[in-house]
Amino acid sequence: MLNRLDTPFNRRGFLKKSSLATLTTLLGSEIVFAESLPANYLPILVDVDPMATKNKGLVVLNDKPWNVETPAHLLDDAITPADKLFIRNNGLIPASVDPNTWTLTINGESVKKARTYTLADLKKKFKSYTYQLTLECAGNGRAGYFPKTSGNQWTDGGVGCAEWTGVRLKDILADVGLTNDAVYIGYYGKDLHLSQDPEKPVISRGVPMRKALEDETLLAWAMNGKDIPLVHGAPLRLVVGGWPASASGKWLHTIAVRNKVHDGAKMTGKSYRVPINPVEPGQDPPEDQFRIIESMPVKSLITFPQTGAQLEKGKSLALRGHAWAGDRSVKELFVSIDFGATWQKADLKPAKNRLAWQHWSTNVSFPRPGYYEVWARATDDAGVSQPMVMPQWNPEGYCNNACHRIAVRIA
Ligand SMILES: Nc1nc2c(c(=O)[nH]1)N[C@H]1C(S)=C(S)[C@@H](COP(=O)(O)O)O[C@H]1N2
Ligand SMILES: [Mo]
Repeated sequence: MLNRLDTPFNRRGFLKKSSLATLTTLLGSEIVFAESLPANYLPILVDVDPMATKNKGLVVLNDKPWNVETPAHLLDDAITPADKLFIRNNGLIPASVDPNTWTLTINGESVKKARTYTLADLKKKFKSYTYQLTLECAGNGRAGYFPKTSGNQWTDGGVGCAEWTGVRLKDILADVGLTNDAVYIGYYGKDLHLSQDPEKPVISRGVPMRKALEDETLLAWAMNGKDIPLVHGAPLRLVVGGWPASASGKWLHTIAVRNKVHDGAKMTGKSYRVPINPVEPGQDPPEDQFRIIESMPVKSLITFPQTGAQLEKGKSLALRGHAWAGDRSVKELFVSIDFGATWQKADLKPAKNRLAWQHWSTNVSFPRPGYYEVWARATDDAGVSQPMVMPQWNPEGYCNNACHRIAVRIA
């Protein structure tokens, strides 16, 4: 692999002027549609970490705490299996969880009287529901921002869409009884702070009442029809589809119903917040100029083929993937093989239920041998599309929903 300093790229990793010939040599094939290559655009085969392409399994971004992402081609399943769901922990997994003694307490300023339920109570007394729900870490895509922002350098794989079974939070809150000043809910989980100080909270986030009371907001004990794996929050987890996955509290033992915006760990400061007004890349405005991220933006993945695919001349390529848009649905998905100069509409299926990702597929033909990139671009039902290269830069590196792209070589 080339050292960045020796490449025909400038400090930002963008192509220096008139180095197309060098680049073609590096890629080992002609860049078909090179005339459409955006100025200073860096083709992906020279952009990626060489380890990432060789790695066949999930990629560990950090092992204390565990942060593991799933390469796009491993997210090909319609419903993400447990062993392919990304892992994002802020602290240490609780040492032991016992479903037989596990309880959930609902308290806070805006409950009439605090109540505690056993897991068995929840299962017995309330109707259970199953929904497929998209969970995407707000930091997914962070690695694509320049200037670089601190935090786990997620590429594309901090997202998944498993099926969750549990009770509706709204049914439990109705059973408890709320006062009319309820504004927000906040969760508390049993994980341990990295310092191992049991007094220190790891993360305690939440959502406003309108989201908390949606049908699909679940207190779940099962994932894909089985007990939730420990790493994903057993034995009870809050699941809030379409919003930053940090709202989906794992190892859940308490939900507080607050009479103000929840102020737990990682709810305040700049955590999971973006500037209210667009900022120049590299600028970091004061805290009061940030807003909490709510619905995640429209986004899509190409899950087949894997980037780097080789294809014989004259054969068409079947492509497929998923698209999602936070609280919205995805209306259209287009693919381009010429760096966004022209777009071809893909077949897009409706979601299994609200807040689940949608599957898309299409066939593309390549005019002649050479190096191509396939880009996918989704548009949501409000007409908002994914940006082709990079969305609004923000200091914490959240919500990068730029088009996913794969490299394809035609022999
Ligand atoms: N208790 C607890 N809940 C948590 C977290 C955590 O560290 N502790 N991480 C949050 C974040 S930032 C994300 S992205 C998701 C990740 O869920 P997963 O590991 O099941 O994919 O869990 C959320 N819930
Ligand atoms: Mo996250």
